[in-house]
Amino acid sequence: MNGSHGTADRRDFLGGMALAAISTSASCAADQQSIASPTGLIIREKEPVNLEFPFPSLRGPITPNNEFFVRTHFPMPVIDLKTWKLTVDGEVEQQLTLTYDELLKLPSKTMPALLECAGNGRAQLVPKAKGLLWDTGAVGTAEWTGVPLSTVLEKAGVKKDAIEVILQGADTGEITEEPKSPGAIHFERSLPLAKAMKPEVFVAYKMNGKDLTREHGFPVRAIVGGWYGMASVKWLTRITATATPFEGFWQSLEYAYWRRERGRPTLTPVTEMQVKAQIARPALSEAVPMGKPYRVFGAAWGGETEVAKVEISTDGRKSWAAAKLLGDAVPFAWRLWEYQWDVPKIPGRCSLIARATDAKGRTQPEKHDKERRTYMINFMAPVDVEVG
Ligand SMILES: Nc1nc2c(c(=O)[nH]1)N[C@H]1C(S)=C(S)[C@@H](COP(=O)(O)O)O[C@H]1N2
Ligand SMILES: [Mo]
Repeated sequence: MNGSHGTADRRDFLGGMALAAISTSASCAADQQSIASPTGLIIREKEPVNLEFPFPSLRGPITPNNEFFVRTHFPMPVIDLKTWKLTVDGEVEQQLTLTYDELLKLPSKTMPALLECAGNGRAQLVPKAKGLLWDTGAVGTAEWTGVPLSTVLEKAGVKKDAIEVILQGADTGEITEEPKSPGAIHFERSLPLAKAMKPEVFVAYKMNGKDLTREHGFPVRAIVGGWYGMASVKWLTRITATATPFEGFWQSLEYAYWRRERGRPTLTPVTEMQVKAQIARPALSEAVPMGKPYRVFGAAWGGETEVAKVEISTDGRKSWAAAKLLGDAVPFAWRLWEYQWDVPKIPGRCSLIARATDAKGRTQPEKHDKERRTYMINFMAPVDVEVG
């Protein structure tokens, strides 16, 4: 599928989803529910399921569960809560296995966190990129509830020589196109131990107050605040502390970029999110009435650093004006913003650009750096509209 969201496709898909929902609705609350009605989502791929949030429909700081984008690489695993276990092993004093009930008894916390796929914005790359062509909606913010990963690691007792923690999902498959995977593999990623121990990293079982849906990793997923989405491993089953750097497929070949060390490019795992602002409204090619004020509206986010300012240009980057940041800054979530645009009295095409700067003074580049391959796309992308 190449990203159409024609009605026929959507109807088909909804039919399938409705059936799935009915067949599981008779079970207990903590059973695999599919997204109740994914009406608002654009189908990027049906199998494995990849759904995009139509970013122009952004409303508030929290993305409802049925509007949250879905990114999967393999068929969704079918997990039975009765047999599901979370194993903690490797460089630990004592190997642990936690059942779902045992995990839920550990002290929990709830916090909002934004997830953005590292390939969000890929459709805007020229020349046309390979891979799923996400427009601007592979991003969302939800309120997650779970147990800090540090609590689980401390329970097992991480040994002194451990340097990384590998998070493994239950999903498996084989990638047969280049870069090929070495046979069937799991989806798995590692975190440096220092990041794994941070309070924004946890083992989550609720999303906006509800049990995770199948698409979002039921029964349990990782949430890694500040990092691109690929770090937040879904269908989590194993946590392994390791004394050697992990070189799994999903960080050495995919979700890796060229970083130069003394001039020599080295494939390096994608980690922290780049600072970025996105315009939700007006939408691309929207007809904007001339000579009237228009409320430009959008969201901005950084990785581990908060957004300090958002600026708007309506004249192709010649001049910039400050947008108003709305609400309070929430670490690891996005910040909504607005800008009152005095739309020109002359009809024609206008190019709107938003630019965010974080508290460390980092801002967005003018062009996509090819050494980032098709990841970490935060160049200043214009939104062209028709004033008339
Ligand atoms: N087990 C597993 N975890 C995964 C993935 C996956 O394919 N399998 N995709 C990752 C990627 S690339 C992203 S962007 C996020 C998306 O999370 P979401 O589908 O809940 O939005 O999940 C991550 N966790
Ligand atoms: Mo992703």
